[in-house]
Amino acid sequence: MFPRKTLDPRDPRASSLLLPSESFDAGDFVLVGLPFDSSIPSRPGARMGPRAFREALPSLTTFGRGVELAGRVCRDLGDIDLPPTSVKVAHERVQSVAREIFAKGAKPFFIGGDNGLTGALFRGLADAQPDLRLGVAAIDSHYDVREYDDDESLLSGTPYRRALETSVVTGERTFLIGARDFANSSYYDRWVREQKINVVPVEAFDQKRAADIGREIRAKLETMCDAIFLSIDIDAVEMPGSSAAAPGGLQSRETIALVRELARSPKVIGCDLTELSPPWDVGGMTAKLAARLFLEVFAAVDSR
Ligand SMILES: [Mn+2]
Repeated sequence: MFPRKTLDPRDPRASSLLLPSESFDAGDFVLVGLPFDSSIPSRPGARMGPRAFREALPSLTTFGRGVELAGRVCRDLGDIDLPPTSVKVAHERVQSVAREIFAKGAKPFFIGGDNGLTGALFRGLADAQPDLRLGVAAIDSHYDVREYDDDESLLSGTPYRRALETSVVTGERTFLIGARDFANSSYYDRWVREQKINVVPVEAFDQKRAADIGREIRAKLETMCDAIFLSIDIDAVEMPGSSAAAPGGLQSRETIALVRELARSPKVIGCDLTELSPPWDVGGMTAKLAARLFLEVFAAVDSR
């Protein structure tokens, strides 16, 4: 007979860091899934992102950068129930969950799902702490500042416009990192510059190492802000499993180095990773990158 394969207790898997939980306390690192893709115009599939992310975690271990994470806990609060038929209701639910988490002082990692819902996260944070001077480090190949008519017409291209409508975000304290040529319009390029948003195009990574770029952005945000939110649209990376995958993006190692530097700030209060779209993925590579970026944030935020 073939020998039965058993898990080696000396080689713990990253999935063991997640503790399914109904509740959480101040300071807890919590995971929340956003299984929603009704308002992604490019192609559907990202509603399955949270599940693929959780399934990718066992492919990674709990040990990195000389730090053993086993024994630390990320409370997995599960997925928010988001109706595919109403964008407005989905946004309201996400906003309400974000408000509760930020009001309690937990540190969330949201896994999506529609990048549009990132706008609801900022609104929830603004509800909880309206006077916060928030800094935003957004990794995205698109500006995502589209104009929209009403809350039912929000989509994956609107989150940072939504963010700027809140009391906590300003253009000066927002960095859009990884923007690509021929992925944005001149109209929105003008608007972004009028708002004094800091654009760091993907070409910047040809001149400078990703870790150095991350360190500089972190230092600037730390001087200007009380808190920092890290927002990752996985379509910024040249990987297949995202809603709007395209060539010419960040490489995965650049992204890991960038996220590692940004997450190191003691001011980071939360993170989201969106647009992971498993039906378009190849061999689960993009889901594994999402899991890896989660571990980088968890290691940095929880080890302080
Ligand atoms: Mn986006």
